[in-house]
Amino acid sequence: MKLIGAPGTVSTARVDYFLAEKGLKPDTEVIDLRAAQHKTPEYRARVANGRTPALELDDGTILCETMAICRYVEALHPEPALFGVTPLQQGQVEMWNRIMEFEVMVPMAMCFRHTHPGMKLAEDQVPEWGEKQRVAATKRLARLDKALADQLFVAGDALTVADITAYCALRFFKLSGFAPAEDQPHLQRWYDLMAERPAARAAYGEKTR
Ligand SMILES: N[C@@H](CCC(=O)N[C@@H](CS)C(=O)NCC(=O)O)C(=O)O
Repeated sequence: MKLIGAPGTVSTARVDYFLAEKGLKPDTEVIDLRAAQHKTPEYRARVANGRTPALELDDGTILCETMAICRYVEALHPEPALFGVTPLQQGQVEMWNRIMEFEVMVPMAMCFRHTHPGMKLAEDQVPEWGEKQRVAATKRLARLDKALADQLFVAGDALTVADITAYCALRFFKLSGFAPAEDQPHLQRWYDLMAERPAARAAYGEKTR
């Protein structure tokens, strides 16, 4: 299989990290987003959502959407389990992953897209909206810091896809100033743990923080 992606961006990094935790190292095809390689008619015909990442299977089938790719890989390679094992764990991981996506990653992405000078050409920016999203994500990180006082990882004491989602969001959106705050020792401890795993290097090279 081949991972078609834009290395270092949030979504490709989530899949890179996930695959590395599974001990998998697929072939890769790099898409240059700045050169709009994902906007060509050929790419759009190949990849249903016209975005990165996508996974090309050996029979030519192409799967896109980060979570769809991760679920496919989990089904093929259940160990180590990153979506939980028991029905309760699976529900909890789904719950936490969605919270990390919708309450951490998406507000950070909106803040980045609507306030970062580098996104001026790509986005019809509404900076006030972006700043409100910064406040929302920052409040959610404070709650996460408190939760991490009592557990090692986001969904409990095992690493799951919810950690990968949150770490990759924080790692990328440091571009907009997001980071564990000085008074968030639990969030910092967890972030360091995620950054020190070999999978972080698979996703980001040496720049895991
Ligand atoms: N819902 C998609 C979102 C993927 C996505 O937004 N990828 C970004 C890079 S992180 C992208 O391809 N951006 C190019 C664009 O939106 O034009 C997923 O979860 O995989």
